[in-house]
Amino acid sequence: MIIKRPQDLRPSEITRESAYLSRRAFTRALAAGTALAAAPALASSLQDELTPESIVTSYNNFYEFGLDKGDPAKYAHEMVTEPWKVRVTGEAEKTGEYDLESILRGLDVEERIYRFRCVEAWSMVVPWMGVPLSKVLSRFAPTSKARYVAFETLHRPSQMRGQRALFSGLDWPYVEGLRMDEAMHPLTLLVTGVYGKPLPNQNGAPWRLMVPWKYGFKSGKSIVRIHFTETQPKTTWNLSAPREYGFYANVNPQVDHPRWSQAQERRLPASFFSAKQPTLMFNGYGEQVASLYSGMDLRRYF
Ligand SMILES: Nc1nc2c(c(=O)[nH]1)N[C@H]1C(S)=C(S)[C@@H](COP(=O)(O)O)O[C@H]1N2
Ligand SMILES: [Mo]
Repeated sequence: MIIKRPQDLRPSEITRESAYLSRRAFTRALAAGTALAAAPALASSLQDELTPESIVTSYNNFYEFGLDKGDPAKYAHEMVTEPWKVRVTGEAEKTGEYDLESILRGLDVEERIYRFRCVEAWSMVVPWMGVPLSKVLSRFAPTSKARYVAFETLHRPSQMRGQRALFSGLDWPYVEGLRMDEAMHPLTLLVTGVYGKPLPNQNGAPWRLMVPWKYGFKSGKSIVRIHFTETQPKTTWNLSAPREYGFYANVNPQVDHPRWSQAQERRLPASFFSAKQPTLMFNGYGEQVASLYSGMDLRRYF
């Protein structure tokens, strides 16, 4: 099997011309045999301009390094990402501690251009590189009791200054979770690179989640533990402000955050004066994911 690592991509293969990139990613998805799942998402990005790499890697939320959007780019280099161990626990046959490298061995890295919508009402369009989460989770043979999967991210105050801060905003470690069918959905990626390069620390090296139809906070960075569970796991933002942040966190222009509207977003790069654009249901991925939530009251399960 071919392992296509982000490093193997020549920088000259990367362009900001979005239509070209989408076509190229589409071809690559075809080659990887995942065209059916990947094609609609990629095709619908055709009208979207890519957010410049310089912004993707310098305007970040990663509270482990501080509350300011510029803090992660300034301080995340203090985090050591090699070697990287991942603990797998709970309702699965193959639990234990693994090297990240051994988990990813033999899996094809694909490029996926995804819209990414933060709960704070800004958005980006990013060429991520990664492997479908489903392929990784299958390796651990989850049992029939695994109805949810929880992700825990790195807790290492010596290298993460936000975790040493008096007011760090959150409790550590950062925890997130998905229902198993959301986790196994072909759009859900484990990201290992961006813009054809290995993932910068500020974006969640060495690997982070990307769930494009959910608000950004569901996409935990620098993951060190995968826990399969029968019951819905606790999640960091829900613990910190339960009225404001739910477990599902599906992008939904019709359900406002208690303190602001979610109907519109500012696409980065943006100035204070640039126009907002309408936010799309499920961030524009409704055709692929709406069926996961049929019959659910999305106001209640926000
Ligand atoms: N471990 C961890 N993961 C995290 C966060 C965080 O503070 N800590 N912030 C989340 C939020 S709110 C967003 S919007 C995205 C930002 O990802 P980006 O900086 O790569 O754009 O990361 C998410 N993952
Ligand atoms: Mo966010």
